[in-house]
Amino acid sequence: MKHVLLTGANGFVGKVLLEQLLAAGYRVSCACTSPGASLRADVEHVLLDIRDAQACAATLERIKPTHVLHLAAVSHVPTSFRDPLLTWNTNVLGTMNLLEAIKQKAPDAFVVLVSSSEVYGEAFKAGVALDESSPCLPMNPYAASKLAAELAGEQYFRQGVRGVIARPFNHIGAGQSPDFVTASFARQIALIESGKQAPVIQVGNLDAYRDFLDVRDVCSAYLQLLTLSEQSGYPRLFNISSANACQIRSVLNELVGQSRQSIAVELDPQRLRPSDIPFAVGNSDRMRDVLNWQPTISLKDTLASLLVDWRSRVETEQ
Ligand code: A2R
Repeated sequence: MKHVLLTGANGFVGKVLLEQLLAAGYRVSCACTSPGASLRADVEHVLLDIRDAQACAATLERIKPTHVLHLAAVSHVPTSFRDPLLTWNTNVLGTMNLLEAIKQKAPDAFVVLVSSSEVYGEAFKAGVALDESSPCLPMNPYAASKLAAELAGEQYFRQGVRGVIARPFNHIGAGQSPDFVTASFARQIALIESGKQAPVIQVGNLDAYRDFLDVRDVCSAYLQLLTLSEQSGYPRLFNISSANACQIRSVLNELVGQSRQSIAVELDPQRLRPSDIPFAVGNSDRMRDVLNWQPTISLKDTLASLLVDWRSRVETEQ
């Protein structure tokens, strides 16, 4: 039976991916740093800090997965500015610990390393949809750490570890932290609707264009990537993107339009990120050509599900 070790299982993407893996018939072992309250009772959980090389080796030796889906990371750009050492220790050395453990203890396992479209950085200034051959010019510690993790991964691939690297663009959906822009908008709208916030939504840069994907579509791409374990001669690197340029202002307008409330918009200078990129869109022809993958969920439906989620979450917030 196909047995996946899922790192970062307790995160935003991990929870969605777990459901899809189980539905597709995989046996799943979930690696988490702490036993979260939301964990399912019917899957195996492993306590694992990927910064601990010995723990990674012991976990891989015991579980001997056929596949590893590596999501665990410090994933938040502002956190990476505040704590670059934690970011590099987790994203680079943690990934190396895992790869070394795979090489030593589960050498037949196929790994999907989840990187980020942030690695392109300055290259986005070309103003076109970037493909996998575009230069990588990271503009923040998070992006730099992800690119370093990719380089580490490629070295292990050269030494015989089997796997691929995914570069997902902005994925959004129910369960995401309000540190991210669409979740922040949806949360504020839900707070306004419930009378817990004045009818003014605080926003950062609305001019930027982003490539938004529903987290469920991103997870379906990861499942497709796992199937490459049965093939040979596949590319090592895959963008996962919608290829649509969507202005943040239009996301805000759509969300506000889906609300029954009349809402004013106010610029909050503290929400402007230090290294903002005006246009970040990806070309994912490779995912389509090699794996026949394309996103299927419209942005409108994604935003509707986000609002539904935040309406129920703010009810329980203090
Ligand atoms: O802190 P926890 O227990 O919630 O676990 C987080 C996990 N993580 C770690 N796991 C093992 N050892 C560590 N030292 C460690 N540090 C963090 O990574 C959490 O469950 C997960 C990250 O979840 P989120 O921050 O919600 O990220 P998201 O959006 O699910 O992104 C998944 C992947 C990341 O590699 C991103 O960089 C990429 O997709 O875009």
